[in-house]
Amino acid sequence: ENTSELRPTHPLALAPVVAPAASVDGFAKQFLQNLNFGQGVTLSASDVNDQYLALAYTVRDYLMARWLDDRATQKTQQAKTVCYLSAEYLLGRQLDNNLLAARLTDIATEALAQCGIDIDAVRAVEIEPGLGNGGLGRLAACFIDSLATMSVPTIGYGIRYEYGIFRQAFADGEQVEQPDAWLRMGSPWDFAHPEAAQTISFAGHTETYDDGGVERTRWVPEWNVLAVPYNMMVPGYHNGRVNTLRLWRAVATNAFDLHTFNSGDYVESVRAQTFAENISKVLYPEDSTPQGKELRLQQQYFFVAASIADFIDNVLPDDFDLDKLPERVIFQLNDTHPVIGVPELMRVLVDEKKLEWDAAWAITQKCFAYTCHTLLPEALEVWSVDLLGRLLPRHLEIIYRINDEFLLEVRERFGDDELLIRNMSIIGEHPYRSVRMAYLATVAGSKVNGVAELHSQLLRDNVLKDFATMWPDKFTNVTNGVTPRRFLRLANPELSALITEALGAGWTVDLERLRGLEALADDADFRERFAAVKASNKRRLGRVLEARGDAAPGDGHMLDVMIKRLHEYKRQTLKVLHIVSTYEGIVSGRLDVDDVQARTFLFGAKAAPGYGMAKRIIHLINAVGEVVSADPRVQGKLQVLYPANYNVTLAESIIPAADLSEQISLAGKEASGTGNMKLALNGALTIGTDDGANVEIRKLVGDDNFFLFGMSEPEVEALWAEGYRPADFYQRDERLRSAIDLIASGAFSAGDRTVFEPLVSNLLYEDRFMALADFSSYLDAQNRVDAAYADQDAWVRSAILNVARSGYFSSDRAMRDYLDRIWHATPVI
Ligand code: GPK
Repeated sequence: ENTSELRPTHPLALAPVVAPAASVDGFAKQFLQNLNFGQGVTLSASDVNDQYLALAYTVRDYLMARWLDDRATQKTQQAKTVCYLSAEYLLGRQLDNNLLAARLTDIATEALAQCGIDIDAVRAVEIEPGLGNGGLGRLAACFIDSLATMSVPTIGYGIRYEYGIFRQAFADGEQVEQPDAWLRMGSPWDFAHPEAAQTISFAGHTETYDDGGVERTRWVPEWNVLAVPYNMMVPGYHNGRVNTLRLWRAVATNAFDLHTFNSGDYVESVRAQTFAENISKVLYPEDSTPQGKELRLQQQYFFVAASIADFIDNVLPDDFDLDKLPERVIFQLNDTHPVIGVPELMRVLVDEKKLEWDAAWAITQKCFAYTCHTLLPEALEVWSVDLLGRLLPRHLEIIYRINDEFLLEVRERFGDDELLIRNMSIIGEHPYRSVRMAYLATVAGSKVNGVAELHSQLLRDNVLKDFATMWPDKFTNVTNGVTPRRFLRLANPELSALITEALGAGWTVDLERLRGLEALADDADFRERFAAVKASNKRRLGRVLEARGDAAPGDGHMLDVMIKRLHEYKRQTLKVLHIVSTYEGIVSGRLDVDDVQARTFLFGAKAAPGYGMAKRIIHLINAVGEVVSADPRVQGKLQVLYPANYNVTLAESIIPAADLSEQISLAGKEASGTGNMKLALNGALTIGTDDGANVEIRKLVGDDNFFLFGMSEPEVEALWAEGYRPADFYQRDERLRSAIDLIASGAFSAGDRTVFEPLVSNLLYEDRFMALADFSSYLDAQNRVDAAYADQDAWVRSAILNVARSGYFSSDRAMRDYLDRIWHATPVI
């Protein structure tokens, strides 16, 4: 924009921004320039990290021209922008994805080769930005990829954590957490725009004042920090579109006090800086359990306030008529973490822009929509009124007024039903007075969606029942999806090539085309090639694991994977009971070895550092793995692998190699799952409960190609109602008894019976997630798996059908559903 005042005369300055030439020569030139003038090294003196950074900057240079162009049109276009507000983006590595999107893979490979560099070695040094915990954060990353690919104007807003999800290591089988210093070696993919920083305020008090005869309220904050935006480019696949991921970093406003510093008090002089910068210091590693900590609320308000201000000040044209805001933006709330944005937008509209309350509320309600990602009651975020009022006094007032008006509406609608009023109030009273963020989001949002059909139904029937009665049309479902670019095209190049050979390349952006593979499931030649790809992917995984110092999956083994956060409701324990039972069965002679398929069980999971039971389960998995691996009686038959620090990068090696996908949560607990989709899409068969998106996967792939077990959600409810006694199940099933007894005996803890005692007694006397109730059914299903795997031809046929019928689970489809049902936005080509 400034150029209008610059009046340049040089022809280059008058020309549009152009990317380097899309040729090997053009790429090599830019690469060497970045290496020499950016990294400050000659090619011969450069190390692999220099080469990586120069390569990344080069790819960025290609994307930048498109990005600048898209930014210029964003101001003038009339289209609606999707502002995705998310505290987490679990992006994974960027290099390959961006090369692919920009059609630069071959050019870059050749250009580097001509510089004497093997691009694979360079690839390997990229540290993935782990700015998320698990499914919720990875979903956000898939969504922004799809939106860019579909040419939907989108800004992903979030936090640029200095430390992402911790690095996991094991010491004597127990998890230890190490800081994730992902920025240490440089961060080529993002670039700061300090001139666009926002000042974000906290604490203080509110006061009323006379504004020319109108009484208004203003917030007099006590302290503030700067929010500095860092942009990352989000390229669409082969469409030249580049959207923005804008992550905020906290910086002290009065960076440090030079006076104090000169007087010798160095510690005091940097105190303010440290305090401010703590806000974006580290990702909370909690998953499905909210952290009621003040710093967490600071983080939430920090990024949401900065994002809303940024959109209004910098993205919209100057003097934009805010009555029209809903035509130009939808703020999608990724779970409750950004819900403080609701009172923030009200504050901006009423206190700063001086709109009438009712007009502001009408706008706000149209500008937000809310996605819920859980059903666990303990995961529904609440903030104590005390804390929220101290940190954000004006926002608390606004929340109270929203609640007052909402409860009036409830009374009008349902009469003076005090119990109902108490149940629906945004303010809860027990065990302390608190703001229920999910309720605030539901009241404010134009739409509320769950993330799979069953989940959305349970939201309507249980968690948000009264709200669904009041506003049935507000509730909708959008089943999650995953990006086929990262999780099939990039992660599984051999299968991708096979599919492209069979169906053409269009499937990458139109995943339903995979249906074309159905016919090939009956083609023996195709089955053979498909099986060869799977075998090759297993070998590739083996090499990846060995390079990390881990063991490779056993030769000819079925690869049975359970990769997801460690959580009791996901029931890694049930998986362990299956392993222990099989091991015990072989060792005791109860099982005929020939009936047992050789299997490698592979786990990948991090536990929240404060989640004691989850950490004990990790310890148990490692302990069982150690004993099983060392026991000659099951050599070549059973193997347990638990590579540390499961992340997106490792997932990309595991998923293509998997035969069996473990999706074994207690019915009614897993909102959706997305790993289940990635694995099915890569030809793993699912063993799973009727939970989350498993229900939809099974419907699509067919019962013959899915191993269903366990109670249904209504059966779970019924068993709870009748009184669940896990010990009864222990008594009833001998296989279960032997497995639990073996753990309790100290067989996996060098004879020490105390180590896993808390785990065993939790299972026998509490078992909140009913692992024991589903055990028999699970074991029976595993026996069906063994039998099915013995017929390799039939298994491969099923695997192909899983791929062919998983097209629905593309995040492109999910984005279409959001656009149609919630955002009412359209692509801008
Ligand atoms: C749900 F509540 C939460 C949370 O805090 N973190 C998280 O990753 C997951 N989720 C669900 O557990 C999954 O079932 C779901 O597929 C995923 O969110 C994305 O919707």
